[in-house]
Amino acid sequence: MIAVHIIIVVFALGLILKETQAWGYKNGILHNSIWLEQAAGVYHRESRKGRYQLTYKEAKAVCAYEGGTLATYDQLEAARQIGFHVCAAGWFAKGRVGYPIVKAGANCGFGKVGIVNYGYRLNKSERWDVYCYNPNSKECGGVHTDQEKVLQSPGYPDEYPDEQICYWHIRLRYGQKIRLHFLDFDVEDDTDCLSDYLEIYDSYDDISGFAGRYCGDELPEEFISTGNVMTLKFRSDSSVSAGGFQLHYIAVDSSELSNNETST
Ligand SMILES: [Ca+2]
Repeated sequence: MIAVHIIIVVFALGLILKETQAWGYKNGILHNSIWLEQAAGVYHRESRKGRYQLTYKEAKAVCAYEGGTLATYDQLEAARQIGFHVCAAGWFAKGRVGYPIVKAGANCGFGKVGIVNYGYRLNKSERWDVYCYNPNSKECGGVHTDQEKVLQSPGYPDEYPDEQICYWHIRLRYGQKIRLHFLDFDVEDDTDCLSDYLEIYDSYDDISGFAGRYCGDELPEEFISTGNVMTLKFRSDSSVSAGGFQLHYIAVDSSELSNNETST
């Protein structure tokens, strides 16, 4: 039994190490959005005005608006232990400020691993980001390795809720590509899709490989990945919902898509 446990632990460690290789920088924040922006119901938010713009009161309001609360230290630590790593200081419960570090780096967290804790802030008008907790917010997205699947917005076919953020990571076998085909699409419309949107990334994460941002009620065109991975990101803001979307992906072997294949 002990040997089995050791094997399981080694296997889990192997998975964690494999995932950590996919980290990257975006807006100065080191993260891997698939695994790390949202873990165990904990997630990081910044103001729409940008980084470090929220007072304690505003931070609480950001979490409350979407049915969540400020994360407690224990919730933040629980999330950190399954890989939640964000290099941006945010408010959490009881007026504390800090951020979760999984992977030691010179540019973030003073080379330490753990919750970098700025402690209880006396001045609640200081401006930081925020860490919220909402156990319901993790019920969308996920990692998909099936050869074919239908994915849909949270709550579909009902309207999607406000303030959702979902990441679907599709990972197929090497040599396969992902063909994405939309079945239904209705997302709050605005000129630049700033309110609600679905984004497609031809990549492992949402840091590279941006391939398009969609809103409105026109079906996006079919999309085929260049590799065996793809990321979909859905974001809804705090008001105005719509019918949502449903899409189907299927694995295709690269050779099926190319007429240039030559036999040797
Ligand atoms: Ca909206």
